[in-house]
This record gives sequence, structure tokens and C-alpha cells, in this order.
Amino acid sequence: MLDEKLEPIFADVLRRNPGEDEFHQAVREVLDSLGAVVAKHPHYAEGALIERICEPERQIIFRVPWVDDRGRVQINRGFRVQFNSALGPYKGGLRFHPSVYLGTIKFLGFEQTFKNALTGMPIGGGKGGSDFDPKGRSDAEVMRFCQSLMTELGRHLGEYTDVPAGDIGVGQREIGYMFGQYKRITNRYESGVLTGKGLTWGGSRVRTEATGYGAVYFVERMLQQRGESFDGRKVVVSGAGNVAIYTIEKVQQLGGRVVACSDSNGYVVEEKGIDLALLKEIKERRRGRVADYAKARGAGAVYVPDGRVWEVPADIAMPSATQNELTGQDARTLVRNGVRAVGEGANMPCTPEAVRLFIEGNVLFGPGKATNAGGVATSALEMQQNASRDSWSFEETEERLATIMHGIHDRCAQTADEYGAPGNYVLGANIAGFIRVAEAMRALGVV
Ligand code: NDP
Ligand code: 2IT
Repeated sequence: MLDEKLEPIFADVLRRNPGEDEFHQAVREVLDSLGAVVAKHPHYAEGALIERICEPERQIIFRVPWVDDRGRVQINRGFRVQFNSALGPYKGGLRFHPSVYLGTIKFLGFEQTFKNALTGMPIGGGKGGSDFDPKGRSDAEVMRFCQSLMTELGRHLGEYTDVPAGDIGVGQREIGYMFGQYKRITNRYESGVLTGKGLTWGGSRVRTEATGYGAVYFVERMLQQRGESFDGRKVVVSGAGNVAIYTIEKVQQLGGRVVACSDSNGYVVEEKGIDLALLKEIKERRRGRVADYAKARGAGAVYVPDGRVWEVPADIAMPSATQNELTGQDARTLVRNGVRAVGEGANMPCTPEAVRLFIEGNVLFGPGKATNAGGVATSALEMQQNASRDSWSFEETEERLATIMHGIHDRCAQTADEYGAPGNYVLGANIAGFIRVAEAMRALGVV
């Protein structure tokens, strides 16, 4: 049940944003946590502050025409939702996936606003992307698409205005093509306009690893609260992209054994542990599939097409693929198999029912907006290096990332304690993120 002050706000969100289920879900989860805040501090419900937080500052939708390798004209739709700039320039990734529509980008931009606030860094929230499907496209096609997208998007960006990065389907290759086009259009080497750049052209060390590493740091800190660690633990990771790969890497460094990972076609399970060097070779260099990995491994690995990776028994689960990939049914299976901790590497991968089952089952649960904040935090470190024309070592940058993740963990834990829900990181993250954004918005007036 929503607080009676928040009920009409949510009703309005439903009415004004029809058909955007993921956006409704993300807003609902935050509003569910805010009842305790408006009860304790009624001023946060004044001045339509919460209504304003739920309404993006600007939503941009545009046509992206490009020519494929056979000379045919293709049309995609581009989006940028500039959600909230109270704390700094809009900051958040671009997602290229055929499922992308306005509701996807709005839910991600909304989540990003609170996530970015939690990092304590001066970044507002935004998100963008396209329904373009990079799978099976040549480098040249990807380049032409990225250039066309940036020709239109570029006018809305700037290092003090809006700073995109990668997300699903967008990695260093795409950031490179977009940065090149932005540089050409503006005739400026404005490094700080995009993050996730390559090391020779303004990128930061550790940005590639940051989301996965950060998620593992967060879960490690949660485990420490119960006197536990990754050492000797069995871990299941979903996805096999950027976040999944560097989650696996850090888990292995901490002595854990990752026994399964997946993509949208199926999962691979390997009791001895995933061979990360081979997985990287197949995913990062050959742009192959998890099935190719399983085939290359032979007898030790079992590939399960169309299966649910959460069937594999694990002590720790790290969903790192996409939204709503872990359902109530999956949560029941995981709890039955004795899962002790779940850390969301992806954005909103667990359905509301799954989240409820984990919390009720006393499973340590790290929500995405806290657990996966290491990516955007390291993007903010990249902006910092660009602004000072500096470049830090791997060790220094990773140290900063670890400190930031521990800070986020502790802020969420303390806030949960303060609001009488010890150990509830969902409540802690939503409230701590909200208060930071809300304080800035109050100070800046009705804008
Ligand atoms: P990638 O594109 O590198 O990898 C995505 C992975 O998830 C792939 O294995 C992909 O499989 C799988 N996947 C994507 N969509 C679906 C789907 N509809 N069903 C099943 N599997 C799917 O993306 P990232 O690793 O960067 O992103 C993963 C998640 O992490 C996303 O939720 C993203 O928003 C979040 N995130 C990313 C950050 C970053 O810095 N990159 C930062 C914070 C959060 P397939 O190849 O079959 O599509
Ligand atoms: O969801 C996310 O936090 C990201 N995709 C990273 C955003 C960023 O600006 O680095």
C-alpha cells in the first residue's frame, strides 16, 4: 500500500505515461520507499517536489536514418531523456537494443537520477538509446548508424550539459564512432562530452571493469556485515556482456567460483568454474555467443538453450543482463537452493515479487541503483580526469572506485537503520538517493 500522500502522485504517473510498464515499475518502487520519508519530514511532499522528480526535464525523440551495406536506407528511432539536472549535467548511458522504446529509457533515466545521487558525485540523471540492433551488423554499418545518431543528438550534449556513455549494445567501439562524429561537428576536442572512451583518446583506466568490479565490491561489503566473503563461494552471473565479464573477473580474484553465465539464447554451466580468458576472447574479440564458448570448452561445460540460469544452485547470484530477467519463480528456486546474497549488476533485473521474496527470506539484497553505481561513478572520474587533462594509474583509479562503493554501501545501510529497516538496502538506496536530489531541487527553486 502506498502512503496516502503518494497515491495520487503515482496515479498521475500512470495516467501521464500510458503503456510504459517499466517506468511505472521503477517509480512505484521508489515511491514505496518514500512513505517513511514524508511521514518523518513532511516538507519533502510540498512544492510538488516528488511530482517534479517523476517528470523528466526534457524528452528528445528523433529519426536516425542510415544506409546499410547493401545500399538500403534504414530508419531507427533515437531517444535521450534528460531526467534531472539538480546535481550536475545529465549523465547516463545509451542503450542500443531492438526492444528500446520511450518507457525503457524513462525507467533507466529515473533510476539513474537516484544512482548518480548515491555516488555523491556532481552528476544529474539521463539516459538514451535506440531500437537499433547491432547484432549481425558490420563495423561499417555500426559506424554509419552512430554517426547519424550523433548528428542529431550532438546538439543536445556538452561536457556541462549532458554526458552519455555505454549501456547494452554500446561499448568502446560505438563510443569511439560517436565521439569522432561529435568532434567533427563541433570542431572541438571536448573529451568530457562522452565517457567510456578508449585509453588513447581520453578514456579512464578501470571504466571498462568498473560496473562489474563495483558490484562485487558492494556485495563483498554486504557479506562482511554477516562475517562472510566470496572466498570459496559458488556464484551464478547472468549475461555475458561488459557487466557480467568484469563481475566474473572480480569474483574470481576474491576466491569465488563462477559456475554459470548466459545470454538471451541460453546459459552455460561449468562446475569447475568459467574460463574467463576464453569467455573474453569469444565475447569481446569474436563477438560470439555463450553457445560458442560452451562448444569450445567441450565436455566440462553444459550448454542449456532457452534455460533459466537461476536453476543452477549458487550461494550468490549476480543478475547482470537486463530488466525483469529474474522473476518471483526464479527467486523461489534460488532461495530453495540456499542463496545467501543477490547483487543487481543490471538495472532492475529482479521483478518486484523477486525483490520481496529475497528481503522476506533474509537474503542480502543489493538493488541495482546502489550495486551497479560503480560504472557511472568511474565515468564521473573520467570526466574529472578530462577536466584536469590528467590520467591516473589503474591502482589509483580502482582504489577510488572501491572507496566510492564502500561509501554507497554504508550510506544505504545507515539510512535503512535510520528509517527502522536495518539491512533493507532497497529502502536505504531509495531514501538516501532521493534526499540528495530533493535537497538540491529545493535549493534551486521551482525550475
Ligand atoms: P552488454 O551489451 O555488454 O551485455 C548485455 C548482456 O545481457 C548480453 O549478454 C545480452 O545477451 C544480455 N541481454 C541483453 N538483453 C537481454 C534480454 N532482453 N534477454 C536476455 N539477455 C539479454 O551490456 P552491459 O553488460 O553493459 O549491460 C548489462 C546490464 O547492466 C544492463 O541492465 C545495463 O543497463 C546495466 N548497467 C551497465 C553499466 C555499464 O557500465 N555498461 C552500468 C550500470 C548498469 P545477448 O547478447 O543475447 O543480447
Ligand atoms: O546504467 C548505468 O549506470 C550505465 N549504463 C553507465 C552510465 C554512465 O554514464 O557511465
